[in-house]
Amino acid sequence: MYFRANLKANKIYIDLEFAPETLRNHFALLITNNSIQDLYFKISIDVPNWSVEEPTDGKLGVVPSGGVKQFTIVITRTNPNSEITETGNLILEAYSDSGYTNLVDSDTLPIEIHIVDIKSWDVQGWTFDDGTTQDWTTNGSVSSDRSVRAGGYSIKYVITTHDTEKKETFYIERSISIPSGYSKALFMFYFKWYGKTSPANAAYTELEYFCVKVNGNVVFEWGKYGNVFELHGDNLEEEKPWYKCVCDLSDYIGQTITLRIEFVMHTNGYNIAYLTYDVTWFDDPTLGYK
Ligand SMILES: [Ca+2]
Ligand SMILES: [Ca+2]
Repeated sequence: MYFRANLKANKIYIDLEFAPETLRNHFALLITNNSIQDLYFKISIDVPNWSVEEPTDGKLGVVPSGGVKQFTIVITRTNPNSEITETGNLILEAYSDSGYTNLVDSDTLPIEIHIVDIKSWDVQGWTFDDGTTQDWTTNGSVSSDRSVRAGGYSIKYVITTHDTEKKETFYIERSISIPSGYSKALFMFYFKWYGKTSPANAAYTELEYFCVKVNGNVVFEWGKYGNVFELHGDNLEEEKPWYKCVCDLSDYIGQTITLRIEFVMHTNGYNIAYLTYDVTWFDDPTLGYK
């Protein structure tokens, strides 16, 4: 094998709440190039109804000899509007040339895609829409400026800086009992990010990483080899829509666990006259089981 591919999650969960007519899922793929030559990678999906939307034509580009690179893949499907599990493979091909004509190796990665409607299951959920943290412990604060449901609240963390680098971790944590007698337990939450950089060339603002921890152990993570969201450059501003994260907690059915979500935020303004903003909102954590 000339390369090794590490699919960060071979089971993908997509929740149907507020889902648009076209479903999209972002997932991370880590590729290690063990060969003595640079390799150009191409990905396709062999699961009925699904196709690769990003990158264009599935062309990931080069991983240098001896290098490791993380890619974000976006796959898409028409919304089936009901729960379904689909299985198949991701096919990864390695070429020795940038024209993708000389195939040197390939790999097949099994994948399961679960389209779920978690809020139709038995649930415990928290909306913060009474203006409190609802017994979650956090270093953020309850805010009415954004909410998944209009007129409500979310938990927000803000870093602003002029010319000094700041890296801080926004956390939200609580103890949760997952009742016994179920076979599947999924946890989902919504998050949203806003960044604004100062008029200074080197300015940046990032949601660098986030993870879900159970009893201190990471069970889901994103951004370890590249930022989740970022603005690098002067005078940039962007607000992302609400994103949803779903992770599998079936291993903890029947247990009382400490559930903790961490967002690492990193920014530098490089300009004493202007503020750079790095803002994350967290809302609607829900644990569903069936
Ligand atoms: Ca809310
Ligand atoms: Ca960073």
